[in-house]
Amino acid sequence: MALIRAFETRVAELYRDGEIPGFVHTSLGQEAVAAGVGAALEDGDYVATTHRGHGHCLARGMEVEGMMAELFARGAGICHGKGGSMHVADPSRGVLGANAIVGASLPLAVGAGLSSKQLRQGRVAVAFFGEGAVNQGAFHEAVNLAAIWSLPVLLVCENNIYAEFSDSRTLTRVPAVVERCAAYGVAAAAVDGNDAAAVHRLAAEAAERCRGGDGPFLIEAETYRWHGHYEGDSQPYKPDEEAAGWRARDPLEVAAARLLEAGAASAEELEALREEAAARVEAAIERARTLPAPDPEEAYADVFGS
Ligand SMILES: Cc1ncc(C[n+]2csc(CCOP(=O)(O)OP(=O)(O)O)c2C)c(N)n1
Ligand SMILES: [Mg+2]
Repeated sequence: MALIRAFETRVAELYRDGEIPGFVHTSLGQEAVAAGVGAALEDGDYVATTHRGHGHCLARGMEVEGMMAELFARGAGICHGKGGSMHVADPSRGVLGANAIVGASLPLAVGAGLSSKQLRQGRVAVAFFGEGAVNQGAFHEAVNLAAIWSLPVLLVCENNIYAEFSDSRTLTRVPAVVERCAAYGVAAAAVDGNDAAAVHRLAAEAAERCRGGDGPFLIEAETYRWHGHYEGDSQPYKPDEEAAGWRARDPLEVAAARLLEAGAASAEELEALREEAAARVEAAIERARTLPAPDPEEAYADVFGS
């Protein structure tokens, strides 16, 4: 969580300063979902993420240097500078990629889950998506297929209340995603998405169910995005009190309080963790700044599958 916080904080600043091109969506405030689910997975499991996916990728162990260089659109980036923030991928870590199509992570994870089942690999496929994606046809088709074929698919909905500039509770008569999922006969549970330990407990149980052949499971993680839909969105649509209430439940502070109370870490150790994360991110930025842009000769390489 400290690494995601440091990465996203600096990415927001770099984007504002014009150092990162394109478009970025940060997951500040939602770190506990990425960390809790990421820690519950095994090597070889798949993750399909979203336009707000930096945290999911970092939680699966993607290299900070390669990701930062990718956001800077450098040739040495993890996708050779062709993907950027919204299309980072790393098949070596099972990360099938971020993508800009709302709801697209669901059919991708269902495909990965189907291959895992057919090949008897025991790999779990995770689809991260926002509550806004639940109004897309892709969600319903994917969940239904995962259900009838009993696929090892872990559906992780990050319900951060907003879809772009709309309050998602005004976009459906059934705002509870767990209820909508029940229509497909899929087991589901809601969890405090700002509590990494609670997310981890539920995700570990759910992943084991998937691995054991019980079919898909949906986690609805209730959380909040601190920043706008994209960097630069001034968020006039969010009530101040609501935003302040969620900020007071900072997932890093929730985790820190628990660790301190249990005597599992000291304040100094937690501070050192944050400093170490910030230094890793800073080193990745310094490196990315010095790297060259991709060679124009490479424009079509890897694009058509060769
Ligand atoms: C198929 C499709 N429709 C619309 C959009 C435009 N769009 C981008 S993000 C977004 C809202 C997504 O909200 P949610 O799924 O809750 O994710 P969050 O941004 O809150 O993480 C929309 C409508 C898109 N990218 N793709
Ligand atoms: Mg949302």
